[in-house]
Amino acid sequence: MSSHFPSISRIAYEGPKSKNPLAFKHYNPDEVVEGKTMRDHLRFSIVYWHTMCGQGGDMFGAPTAIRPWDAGKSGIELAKARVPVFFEIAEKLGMPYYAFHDRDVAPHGQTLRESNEYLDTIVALLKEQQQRTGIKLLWGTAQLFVHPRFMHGAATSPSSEVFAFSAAQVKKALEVTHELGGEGYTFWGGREGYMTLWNTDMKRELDHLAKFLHMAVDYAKQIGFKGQFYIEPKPKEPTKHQYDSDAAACLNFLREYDLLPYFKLNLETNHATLAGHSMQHEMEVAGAAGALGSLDANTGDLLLGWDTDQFLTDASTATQMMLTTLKYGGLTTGGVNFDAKVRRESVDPEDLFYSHIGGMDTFARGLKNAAAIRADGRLGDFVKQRYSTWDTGLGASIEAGKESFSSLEAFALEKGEATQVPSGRQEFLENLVNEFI
Ligand SMILES: [Mn+2]
Repeated sequence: MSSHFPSISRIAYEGPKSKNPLAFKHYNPDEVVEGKTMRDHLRFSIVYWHTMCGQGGDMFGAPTAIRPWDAGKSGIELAKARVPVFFEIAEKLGMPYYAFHDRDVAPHGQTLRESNEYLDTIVALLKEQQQRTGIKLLWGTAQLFVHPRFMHGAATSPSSEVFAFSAAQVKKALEVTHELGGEGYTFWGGREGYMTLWNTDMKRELDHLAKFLHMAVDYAKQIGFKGQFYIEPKPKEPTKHQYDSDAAACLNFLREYDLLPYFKLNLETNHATLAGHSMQHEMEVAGAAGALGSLDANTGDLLLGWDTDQFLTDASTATQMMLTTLKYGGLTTGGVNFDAKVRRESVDPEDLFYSHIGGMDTFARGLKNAAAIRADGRLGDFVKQRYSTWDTGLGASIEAGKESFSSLEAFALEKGEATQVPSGRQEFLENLVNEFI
């Protein structure tokens, strides 16, 4: 194993009373919750792009955190140097999974052929590290937004040649994801949207996006890749309007173009915020459609209007997320993927540990809280009771499709007035939930 962190050993569970900043207080991987270990419920995943490629640069300032393993290196040599460090961090954190973009693990070449060669070089190293550590690939993806050719979009570019280059890149990314045993493949439409409708044929762009995704589904079948496909909603940034703007928009698009059987959603907390939704809302929308796939676990800053990708440390949000996850049967192919980066001011390599430990502990607390709320039963019973007029008599008959406007009019005329609907008890329920946070 590489040893860039000689003073940090494997992070252990020490329990809630521990004052050790390099220990888990809540994440106890072998602890069983609702019949399954925390490890198997949470399926934690560490991302390559923020962890290895984030250097703290922003629109206003230069990088603040040039890592010691990066110093003096560039191109493929830099890419090679990062692989063992990434796996040292992942292994010490006890991460069962990781995720990457093609152009984050390996650099852009001068040509597509050279880019593919760079990627093959790094994939061989990733494979060795996966075999050494047992860490698995949660999902792979292609980065179709940094290179200038993607300025107008990739699959939705007005240029058919850019569409072709995008297809070639996704083809290769699918191949390497398959080679690495990836359990999924994610599409985040980095620049799939528009800056102005004056230059945009929206219908044609959406048709092209659907055609692109169908080609991906067909190619996966051709090479025998059985992983789950995901679409990741985000409403804006970098474009004014991203076509995959929220869970509902994604589901509508997938249904319209007969793609729903092949895709689930990879939902991100910060993207939900940008869409004006809570993460719980986005997860309920996806769960109700049978499309709750994977979670990009982060948070925004509610006082900032952009995608800050911070580590989630709010146990209340994590509890909501885990309640909805358990409600829909848990994560199967997906995971709790830390699409999150340390702040620009957190310049020490050790901050990569504190951040992930905090995120993992927060989701572990969320999971335990959610299981306790479910075991307590009062919240679930309240919601069930609230809909009890649908369980028998008139309601059951409507749900069974036995009633019509005419029969319901006859009921209402006879009844005179509907029975008083009971209190929604919002504050009572908020207090109840707070008992567990
Ligand atoms: Mn984000």
